[in-house]
Amino acid sequence: MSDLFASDLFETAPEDIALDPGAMLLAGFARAEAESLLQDVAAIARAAPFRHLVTPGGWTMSVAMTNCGALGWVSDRSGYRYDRLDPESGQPWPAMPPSFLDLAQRAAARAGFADFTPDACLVNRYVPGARLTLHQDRNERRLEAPIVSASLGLPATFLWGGLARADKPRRLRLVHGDVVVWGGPARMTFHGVDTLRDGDHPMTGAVRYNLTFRQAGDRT
Ligand code: MD3
Ligand code: FE
Repeated sequence: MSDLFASDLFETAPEDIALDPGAMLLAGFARAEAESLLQDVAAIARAAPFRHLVTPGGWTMSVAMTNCGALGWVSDRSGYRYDRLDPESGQPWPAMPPSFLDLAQRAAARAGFADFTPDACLVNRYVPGARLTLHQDRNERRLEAPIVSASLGLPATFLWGGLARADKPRRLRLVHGDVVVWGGPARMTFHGVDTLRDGDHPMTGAVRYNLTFRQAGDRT
């Protein structure tokens, strides 16, 4: 039997790809449940609409964001932080849907991180032209916990640098249903998302969503 035939058989099956120590791409891991995840995103956005946050430096972000879970990531002129309340409404963020928590825990466990208990899920929405410049995620209280990210809709080029901002980033294509788990030695790598290209995805149209699950507060 040819290798070509063998790989065709598994073309749509999830596969695990080690990217770096502590970083694993679970290709297609969320594909089968994408439709229900997108319904949950829509429900979250009805309670806490997507908005363009302003950075401490005064720039309006091209990526629109909302959150679910006990804590939500926010930015304004005073800085970046996790907050229990949505500053737009003064209300707590919508609860994390069981489907989100379950996905995040299964992905973390598969990548070798047992007992992942995310208390925050940042939901990013990209339209063509939106990008996320190179940064580290360092506002979380438990840096020993991984971050789990799930991509839905249009594909994006993820920029994946090193532990110093000046390290030249590698480029990684993330498509609908891909999940990446970043922990251990990979947790503080600089990363970003290149300018989203135009496209039309059957489930989202000209939009990419990314869910990132974090353990942002002190574990209770
Ligand atoms: C690597 N989001 O919200 S997810 C972010 O696709 C963010 O929306 C991107 O970076 C997005 O902060 C990328 C992948 C990701 C998330 C966190 C990481 C990669 C990471 C933390 C450390 C190292
Ligand atoms: Fe990030």
